[in-house]
Amino acid sequence: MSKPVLILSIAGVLAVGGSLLAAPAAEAAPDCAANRVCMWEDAGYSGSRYVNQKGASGTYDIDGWNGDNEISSLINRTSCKLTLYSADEPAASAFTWSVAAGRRVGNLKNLKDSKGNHANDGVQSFKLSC
Ligand SMILES: [Ca+2]
Ligand SMILES: [Ca+2]
Repeated sequence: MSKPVLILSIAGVLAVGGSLLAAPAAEAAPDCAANRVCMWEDAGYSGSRYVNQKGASGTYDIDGWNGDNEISSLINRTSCKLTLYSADEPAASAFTWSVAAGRRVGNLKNLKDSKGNHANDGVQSFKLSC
């Protein structure tokens, strides 16, 4: 009788371990490769991924139909400083926001400029400084 009890207790431990491992996976790991800047339509790295840019210095436009004024979360997996602009042309932007290398922002409502303006649904282009 002792053998079946032992097996059941091992099964119980495995079940608990399995559920502990499953919890983080339920949040879905963000789909963004190393040395990439990724930007999503919705908060929490979800919805359409409108930007998947390799980490190289330059200024990049976000597509007017697929991304402009829609970005709500981002990951900067590059070693470059990321600057976000509120217009297609950086010089014409009323607002700019900075994201340090390696940083992620799950909700751009929490990313603010020096005057407190948040970046959510307000980004149209960006620059990488590597
Ligand atoms: Ca744009
Ligand atoms: Ca959005």
